[in-house]
Amino acid sequence: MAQTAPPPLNIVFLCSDDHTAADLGCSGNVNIHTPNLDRLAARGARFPNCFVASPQCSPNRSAIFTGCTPHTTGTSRLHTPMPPWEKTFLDALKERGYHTGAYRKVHQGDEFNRRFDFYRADKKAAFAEFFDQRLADQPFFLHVGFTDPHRPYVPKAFDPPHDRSKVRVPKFLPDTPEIREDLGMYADFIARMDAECGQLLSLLESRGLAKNTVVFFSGDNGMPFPGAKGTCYDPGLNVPLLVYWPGLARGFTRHLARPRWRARSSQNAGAEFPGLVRRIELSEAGRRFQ
Ligand SMILES: [Ca+2]
Repeated sequence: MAQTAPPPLNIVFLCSDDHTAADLGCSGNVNIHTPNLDRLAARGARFPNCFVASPQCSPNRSAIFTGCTPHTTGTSRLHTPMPPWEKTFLDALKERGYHTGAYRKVHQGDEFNRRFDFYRADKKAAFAEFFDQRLADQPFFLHVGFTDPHRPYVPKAFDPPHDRSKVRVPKFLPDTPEIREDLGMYADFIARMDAECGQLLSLLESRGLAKNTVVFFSGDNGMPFPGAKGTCYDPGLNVPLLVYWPGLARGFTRHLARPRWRARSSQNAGAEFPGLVRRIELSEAGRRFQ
């Protein structure tokens, strides 16, 4: 008897803004409060060697969407919009019947925002709205572009604020009270974003979607400090990457290179999507997901 094909996996892509890989609790920076992302990593995998195509926002984001280097698509200058003729993984998803949505910062221009079936720029727009609008049986892709921990920083972004005496001061920065205050606010903004990630992940759970949804969390470039964002030193290029893939146990083999993502699992057999990441190979107990 023929087996019924499992439904396609839904995909959620969470993107932080100006965030170096080391600055998550699950990356070893235990003084940053990121319980929701730490939990995601514990249930999935953390890829410590995720390096972006550019240490700036819009060029790297264009690489995520197209699978091409920014120079290839003419988007290497900051704030350059995505050329209207460039195909992205959104096209591949739509061809497969996906409902596509985005919240907040996409940074590829207004025309590009209209390529999504659903787009909300307003930071106060509820995440539930996207799920309310989709057809119940339609697979979805949802992009959430947080603007944390991008500057400008303001005090009291997170309660309780991080203890400035305990923040991690990278070796390339001087350890002064002013730098510690600045790093403390960076950590506060990361914690605020983590709380919003928790809201979205709870929504997936409460609507029964988590069991069929792949969740990516990554960043667009490194921390906004001298020697990091805007430079090709590691703190400017090495961003977080966490992946939760339902059905795969924690601790599966990690192998990653950007910028082309090929999803070949039992639920996405043969599907190839340009962009997002170059290649993910996940293997578990002799099974191979590529
Ligand atoms: Ca950025």
